[in-house]
Amino acid sequence: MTTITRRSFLKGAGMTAGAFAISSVAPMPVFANERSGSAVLTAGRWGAMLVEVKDGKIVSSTNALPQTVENSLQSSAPDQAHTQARVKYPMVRKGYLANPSKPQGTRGDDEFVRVTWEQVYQLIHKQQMRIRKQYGAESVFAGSYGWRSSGILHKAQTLLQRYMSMAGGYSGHLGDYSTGAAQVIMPHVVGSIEVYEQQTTYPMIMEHSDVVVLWGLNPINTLKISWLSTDGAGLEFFHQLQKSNKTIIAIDPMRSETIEFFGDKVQWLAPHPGTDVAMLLGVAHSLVVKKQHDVEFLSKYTSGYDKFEAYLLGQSDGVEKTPQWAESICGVPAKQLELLGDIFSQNRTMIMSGWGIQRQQYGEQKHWMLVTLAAMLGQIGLPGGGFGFSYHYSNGGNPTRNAGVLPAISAEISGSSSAGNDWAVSGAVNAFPVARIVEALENPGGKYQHNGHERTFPEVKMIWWAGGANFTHHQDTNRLIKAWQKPELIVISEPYWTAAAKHADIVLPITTSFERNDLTMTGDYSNQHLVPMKQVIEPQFEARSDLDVFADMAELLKAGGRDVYMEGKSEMEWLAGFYKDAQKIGRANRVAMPNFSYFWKQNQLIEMKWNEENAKFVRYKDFRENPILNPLGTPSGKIEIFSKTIESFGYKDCPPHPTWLPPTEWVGNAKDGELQLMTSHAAHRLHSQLNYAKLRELYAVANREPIWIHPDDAKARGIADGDLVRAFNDRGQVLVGALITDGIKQGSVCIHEGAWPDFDKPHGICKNGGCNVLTADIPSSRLANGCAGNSSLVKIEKWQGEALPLTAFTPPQGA
Ligand SMILES: Nc1nc2c(c(=O)[nH]1)N[C@H]1C(S)=C(S)[C@@H](COP(=O)(O)OP(=O)(O)OC[C@H]3O[C@@H](n4cnc5c(=O)[nH]c(N)nc54)[C@H](O)[C@@H]3O)O[C@H]1N2
Ligand SMILES: Nc1nc2c(c(=O)[nH]1)N[C@H]1C(S)=C(S)[C@@H](COP(=O)(O)OP(=O)(O)OC[C@H]3O[C@@H](n4cnc5c(=O)[nH]c(N)nc54)[C@H](O)[C@@H]3O)O[C@H]1N2
Ligand SMILES: [Mo]
Repeated sequence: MTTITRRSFLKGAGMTAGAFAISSVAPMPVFANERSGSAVLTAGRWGAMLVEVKDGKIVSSTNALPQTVENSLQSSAPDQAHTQARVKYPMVRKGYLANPSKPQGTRGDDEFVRVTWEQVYQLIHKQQMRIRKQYGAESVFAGSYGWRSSGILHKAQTLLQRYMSMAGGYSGHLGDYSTGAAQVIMPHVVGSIEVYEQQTTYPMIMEHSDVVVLWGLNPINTLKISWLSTDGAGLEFFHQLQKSNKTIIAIDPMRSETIEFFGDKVQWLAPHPGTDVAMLLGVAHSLVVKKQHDVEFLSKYTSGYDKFEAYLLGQSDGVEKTPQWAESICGVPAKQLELLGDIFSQNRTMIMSGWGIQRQQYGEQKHWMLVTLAAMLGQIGLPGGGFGFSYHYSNGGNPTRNAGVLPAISAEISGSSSAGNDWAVSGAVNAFPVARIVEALENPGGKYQHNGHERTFPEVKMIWWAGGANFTHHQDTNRLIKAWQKPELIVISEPYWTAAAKHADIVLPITTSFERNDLTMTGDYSNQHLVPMKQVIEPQFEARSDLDVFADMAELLKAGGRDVYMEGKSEMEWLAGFYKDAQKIGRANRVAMPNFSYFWKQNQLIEMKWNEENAKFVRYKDFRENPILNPLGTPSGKIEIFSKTIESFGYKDCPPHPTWLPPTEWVGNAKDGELQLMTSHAAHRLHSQLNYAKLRELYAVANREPIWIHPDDAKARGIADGDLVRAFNDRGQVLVGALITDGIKQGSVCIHEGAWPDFDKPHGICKNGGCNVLTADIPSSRLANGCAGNSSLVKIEKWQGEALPLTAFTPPQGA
């Protein structure tokens, strides 16, 4: 870790303003169209790709857009289509098939039996109707959270909910795992969710920022993907930032891939995980003591600062949040915190923040405190200054193009009455915060608090999951497995034998995106390209698309149901319709697009038009220019540093101003050799996706998920690099491979999220290092009920037993 000196900062700061032209982050010309040859153009979360097929098999895939930073995920198509982990046929758990109304055996222990599609449709239909009749629509959970594949038609979760609406309604979910805490608190603070919004653009950062702070930000990993399909601009931006003379500061307990990427261009400070609020309070205190805070900005644009300052200075609770106080909690020297205050206040500073910091107990406080610090610096709404919470995700700083934008299929049946039917549809009849699913299963009909309201959990009797990997994404896997035994029927629609599939009653084989036709935009904010996603191979084995499955199931609801579900259209007719809608929008934006059949034959993507005005977008500019005419959507119309609304909820775990709250499990109360567990997102996966792929060779240690361990912590436990390690706590145990590195703060370890749980029954140990076997399933707070997967302590020891064979990617018995 570097120690920051005044000199090392001043080298860069202040030298760069104006040195970059606005178009410097305008992307390079598209070359997919010149280069495609025999390859077929398609797209995934990780961008537009050229895919080569030989004898009906995918043999290669590569980037279709020019790029300077490599995106490892783009090579994975052959593995995705042809892995041994594919589900080949509709399968039913033996004990379930024997007596569906009163199943025998245990989910996860039983073998599977192959059935026909017709049999499986009838089985699901009959049992679902029984459950609906007996317990009501609420008892059917179709929240089905997850990252499925790209595409505007083959949207697994939406398609499931579309069918469930026709079947009479369902229980759904609120929020997401990604930003559960931030997206609920930010509207109270700045009047918008902030995490999924266009940021002050990348070109404006290049042109105006002197200092860029990467606060818990790992964009070199996280910008490999995007919710739609990545446009690649984010990685290019960070590439340019690396080449610039700006001062770059990274605050991260790990020397992330991004910090490695910046090399000696970055100043790295490593706090203990989960202590950012204390660290930020230390910086804020220094600002006040040195009178470096912007009093005018605070009085004009914020409300409640005085109450926060009383807390900061210890007037309200007797504890002064000095840099020394902060150092004792976060482990970063007080002098460095003071220096951060100097640098931030004397230079045009953009504080970019990731989301791992809020996937924690009391996660709400993190971004609230970051906004508060940015408000004290007074640069919000200035070009290149303030804060931004989505620079690392879906290319949040790529300017919006003039574009023809594709719509997508929706969960509601449109035009149903004009189609001449009288189908009674019903959407979600209940919904609970997505990361509270186990609590819901454990406590059916139970009351709980959420964002100021008392709500009631449904009594879930049936679960249908399509397009999500809940056994890897949810915390405390052993607790999940116990609660998972309670429903009467669990159906999983999956291309692969994931842990969730192995713990289901019924598993349906689903096509990958390479086995069906679709369309997508790239760039969630930019709308930069419109890309055809052409089918490149036949459906493998008996796989069917989610669209076909739910259309078939709709026919069983009532004769004619398939037609209602499909609105009388085929796959290609849907796509042609969506394209036509995009053309209409394009025309209004003066973007010419060829007709659909020509476009589809071309095997080319369409690049949308650069908009110079949009490239100059500065977030909060209007508010800054006139806060009376352009107030924020908060009760005061200003940035709320103290929230009377939150005060009125009376939550102990979410006080009315940013507050340091020591977590239940953290470095500060670790005992008997416990270490803080970090569960950051992996470089060569999207969550659990691609865990089986060859990319695995780039990171696996002893053929397991690696655990990052600091040399001092390894030495104290006699662990050597490459050793098999047992990581454990009261909740469970996993086998991992030791990666010993000074790239992690002493006292913490990291097991990246997304390894498929793979239990060895006699030992009850997860052989594949699934991090959530160890994490606590607790809410961020009762305000947001967000995922808190980064708030757990673990112990580690050298594994003394045999190297248990990995079976994570092996289909279960009978399959
Ligand atoms: N401890 C800890 N836990 C975490 C996190 C963390 O940081 N730490 N991060 C959280 C976050 S931010 C998120 S977003 C979640 C991610 O959780 P998920 O989004 O559930 O993770 P994925 O692995 O992307 O799951 C997608 C699944 O959909 C399947 N799939 C792909 N395409 C299709 C399709 O066309 N049809 C169907 N039916 N299935 C398809 C894939 O095979 C895969 O199993 O994890 C959360 N969990
Ligand atoms: N390649 C790849 N890209 C992805 C994903 C993926 O799985 N793989 N997932 C996608 C999804 S769904 C999401 S939500 C986003 C996730 O984006 P994020 O939530 O931002 O990602 P994380 O990896 O959880 O955390 C980012 C950085 O924060 C650091 N960090 C963790 N805890 C702390 C802390 O307490 N303090 C500080 N200062 N830093 C901390 C981590 O070390 C990491 O470098 O990424 C998206 N992009
Ligand atoms: Mo996420």
